[in-house]
This record gives sequence, C-alpha cells and structure tokens, in this order.
Amino acid sequence: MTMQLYGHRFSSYTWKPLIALYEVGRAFEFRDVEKPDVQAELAAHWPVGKFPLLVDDGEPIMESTIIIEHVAPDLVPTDRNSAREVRLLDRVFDNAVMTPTQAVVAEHLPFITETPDANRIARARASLDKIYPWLDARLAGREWAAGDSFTLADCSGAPSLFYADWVQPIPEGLGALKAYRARVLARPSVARVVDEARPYRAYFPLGAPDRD
Ligand SMILES: N[C@@H](CCC(=O)N[C@@H](CS)C(=O)NCC(=O)O)C(=O)O
Repeated sequence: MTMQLYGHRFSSYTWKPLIALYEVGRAFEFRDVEKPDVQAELAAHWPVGKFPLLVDDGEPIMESTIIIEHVAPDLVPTDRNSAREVRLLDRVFDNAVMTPTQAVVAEHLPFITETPDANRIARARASLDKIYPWLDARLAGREWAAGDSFTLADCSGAPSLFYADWVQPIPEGLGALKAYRARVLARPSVARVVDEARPYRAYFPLGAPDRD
C-alpha cells in the first residue's frame, strides 16, 4: 500500500519529510490538508490536527522527525556520536529556529490574533539573533549541518533557515550560516520543495521577499 503524507506545500514542517522522501526516492501520495475532506481525514487519524502526518499501511505516524526516521532511516548515522550531533541539530533547528520564526508569523496572522503582540515579536526576533551566531560557529567548516553527509539535520535546517531568514535576516557577518543556507537550498530535494511551495508565497503574512 502506498504511504500517504498529509501536509501542506508551504508548511515548514511538511518540508522535512518531503525532503527526506525525495532524498531516498520513496513513493508516496501527497494529501493536501488545504482540502476540507483531507483535513477531516487528518483529524480522524490525529485529533491534534497538526501536520505532517504519515499513514503507512494504515498506521498513523506523527511528528516530522519521527516520520523521517521511519521513511529514511539512513538519514541518521549508525555511529552513536554522529547520530547525537544529527539529532541535536534537528532539535535546535526545530526548537530554537522554527519555533521563534513561527511565533513571529503567528502574530501576523489575523485568524490567530487581531492585535499583534509587539513584545512577543521582539522576544522571538531576539531568540533568532541569539541562535544565529551559535549555528554559524557550529556549522563552520562543515558541508552539511552535522558534517560531511546530508542527514535528518539538513531536512530540518533547510525549512527552518529558509523561513527564519525571511522573518529575521541572518546578519552578513555570519558567513558560514549564510553559506550553509544557500548550499542546502540548492540541494535538489530541497530546491524541489521550495519550487512546489512557490505558488503559495502570497500566504506569507509578512510579505515574501523577492528572492530564494
Ligand atoms: N512538532 C511538530 C510540529 C508540526 C507543526 O507545528 N505543524 C504546523 C504546520 S507547519 C501545523 O500543523 N499547524 C496547524 C495547527 O497547528 O493546527 C512536527 O515536527 O511535526
């Protein structure tokens, strides 16, 4: 039975398993949650309603990182120390980059809040300004997020840095981080998700920049 991936083409967390699936070339059916009937299917599988969600042979698997480990186990190294670095970067990209990025975006979505909270926006931007130099130092000298190979960490690094840089541009002085962002966006699996999301750029509530 073909696996089904529930998600949205513009959703950062949906990009993570999409990138992994494109990396390993596994077949799947994309279920677009923008369609109300698909949203109802998603809710039937997972009452929380968050996406992505994978259904494999009738079994729902939630959480982007867990989905990647299921569909593309080779994107996590077998060596314990290497695997720890990969999982650390995956968590840092989700928690320290994507979470504040989503916070800024949420404050600009009228269906979430009619009155953007300037303090919350400032705190989220400050969080990004704190993690950028740390990432710049960690990624210096590496081709991919956790070393020489493309891994789970890059499946998270690509969407989180793509959108974070739109919300709070990475400073010019952080050359390693800026170069990594450009390199990971040029990876064919990532370029493909970026292209598939292009028709939805008008959804970006802060206004999508004319680049990337
Ligand atoms: N920790 C989750 C986060 C998923 C997430 O926040 N997804 C967003 C879309 S990018 C979502 O479902 N938003 C709709 C909602 O919260 O109802 C994961 O890694 O899969």
